[in-house]
Amino acid sequence: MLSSKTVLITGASAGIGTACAHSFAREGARLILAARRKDRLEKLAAELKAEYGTVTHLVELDVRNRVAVNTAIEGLAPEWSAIDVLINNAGLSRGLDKVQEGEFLDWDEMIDTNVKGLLWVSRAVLPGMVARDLGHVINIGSVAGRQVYPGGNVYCATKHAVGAITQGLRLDLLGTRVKASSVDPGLVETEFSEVRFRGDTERAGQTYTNFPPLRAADIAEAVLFCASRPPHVNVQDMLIMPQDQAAVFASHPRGIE
Ligand code: NDP
Ligand code: 8X3
Repeated sequence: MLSSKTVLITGASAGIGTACAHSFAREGARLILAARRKDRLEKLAAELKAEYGTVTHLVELDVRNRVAVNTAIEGLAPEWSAIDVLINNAGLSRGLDKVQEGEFLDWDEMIDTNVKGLLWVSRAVLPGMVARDLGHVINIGSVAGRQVYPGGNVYCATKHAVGAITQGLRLDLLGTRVKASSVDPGLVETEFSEVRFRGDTERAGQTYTNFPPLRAADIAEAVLFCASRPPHVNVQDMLIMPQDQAAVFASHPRGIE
């Protein structure tokens, strides 16, 4: 079903984005891989080519830059411009400060990336999908888009916004054959916490020691499931948690065996 489909993955240079690239490559998709770290994309593209024979197009892109997003999408060569699946995955958190102590730059970065960046990319890609009456936008939300935890304030707000955008998108796309889905993970072990704590690997590592976290591949498989349903089926959203995480800050301290 995904063989020869064109799939754009934002934030493909790490974590869930990289795992999605592997899952979709395995199914024979052609991949547009976007992120700021081009060297990582090149390494990934070489791996995908060697493992699955995947054809890739690499885009060095900061999703916060609306002009760069438009230029990248409008500038796609004809063989890449008909995007079948858009995976809006690029995102990050910064800090765990209380609102009354929050850093303005952290707030800007989270809102500009997780909300506005997702909107810029969607706005650039959707007209083509609507014109072709075919496509699928899969947004990576979070359990943080359904619940709020202490210090999560602005990050949680951005993920609540992603949930609202996905719902709004479905209403706006009604009557077309373009689908919109949200895949909302709980704790996944990626570079996410290292980014949140600005390279403090010790603090970041502690995030994943209380119980077995999800793996990026677990989420990629869920994204793949959404993208491979028949035309009359849309998975509107999926909430995927580690077995030992009942809610965003209710977990069982099983430890890691
Ligand atoms: P990683 O830090 O491992 O990966 C984040 C990816 O986003 C990187 O490829 C990074 O690429 C990209 N990115 C960040 N900022 C930008 C930007 N301005 N422009 C383009 N790309 C950008 O984290 P995850 O894989 O965990 O995160 C992926 C998504 O999953 C995020 O939206 C996150 O909020 C969400 N999520 C994560 C969970 C977790 O526990 N890990 C749980 C729930 C949701 P580069 O730096 O090269 O630009
Ligand atoms: C990331 C999951 O719980 O760290 O979206 O906010 S959490």
